[in-house]
Amino acid sequence: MNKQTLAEFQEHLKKSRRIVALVGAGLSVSSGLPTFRGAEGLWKNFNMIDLATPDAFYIDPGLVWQFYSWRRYSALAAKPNRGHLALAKLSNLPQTNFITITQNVDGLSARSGHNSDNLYEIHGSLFTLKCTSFMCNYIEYNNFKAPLTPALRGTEHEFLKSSLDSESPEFSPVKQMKDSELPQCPVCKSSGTQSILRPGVVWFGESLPMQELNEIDDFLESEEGPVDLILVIGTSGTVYPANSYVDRVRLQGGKVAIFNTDIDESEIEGKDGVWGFKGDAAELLPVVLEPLIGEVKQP
Ligand code: BV8
Repeated sequence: MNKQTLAEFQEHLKKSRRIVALVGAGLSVSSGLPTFRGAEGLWKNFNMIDLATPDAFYIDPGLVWQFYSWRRYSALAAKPNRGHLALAKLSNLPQTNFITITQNVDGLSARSGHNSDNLYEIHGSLFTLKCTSFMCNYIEYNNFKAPLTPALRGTEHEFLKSSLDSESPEFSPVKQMKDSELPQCPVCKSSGTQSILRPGVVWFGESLPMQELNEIDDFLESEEGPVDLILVIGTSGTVYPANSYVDRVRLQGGKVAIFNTDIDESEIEGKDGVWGFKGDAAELLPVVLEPLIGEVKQP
């Protein structure tokens, strides 16, 4: 790590009163979860991005449920890493106004002891379930059951084993599943109709949760003053509006610190108010945040 970059960053960090963290899939890599756009950004022979859409679910809910069943299983098997724990410590400091905006749906920040009042899961969570019926607003939070139905048992185990010890997952055929084998809405069922549940995540083309967006706007536009620093952690910056927060902080005069294994040399020098730290966010965050949070023990 560039010592001068670290010294300059920590000088600013100690003076910062209002800080934002924007988190992407790279923060959870050390916990064993794949990113979307890395080499392992595939599930069986499907591009994960193609499966995270309403159309994919409409066309083949059984396929998409098997994808999310594997992601639920993998996320439950994973543990928060020291990067998650470092942000959690920062979130519990009384003297620092800090929020984490996470694009991740794996629930690891929530499980890391992060103060829930300033954690925004803007793309939802794998562990939220929603009814697909237009006439029903059933939503269930913190459902950690795995598998969700007997028919979903099995494939996620097999894929997790192969994904951990091989570059590419085995392309075993996806099970054909009937709607009746998928998670059912209990409210619709009790009124004699059948509706399947969907994962409570934000798919491409869907709007982000307005309440969270409004609360984040309140933080960004607070009378307490501008945001001094945004930590951009393990994200390719490709998805919007999530990544618009970086420009919004810069427009307020805030500084930017990028934590990524894939970073341009130019961003490492710390020019124009952007510091770059190349490496695993799980290792970098405990080091750079140490002046505020002290030591982060191994989980
Ligand atoms: C919407 C949940 C409108 C599901 C996800 C401009 C404005 C508004 C919208 C758009 C726009 N331009 C385009 C759009 C449309 C679209 C979009 O952004 N498309 C992209 C692909 C161009 N946006 C949307 O559709 C959004 N909705 O705008 O709605 C609207 C308004 C009103 C009414 C109707 C509609 C919704 C987007 C949310 C999609 N859902 N997730 C699920 O997870 O299954 S997105 C999903 O992909 C993640 O949540 C995340 O956001 C994204 C993945 O990005 P990253 O986290 O960055 O991961 P990635 O693999 O790309 O990169 C990993 C990085 O980590 C890499 O840089 C790598 O180098 C680094 N790394 C790897 N290892 C490490 C590391 N770094 C540190 N340490 C390591 N060890």
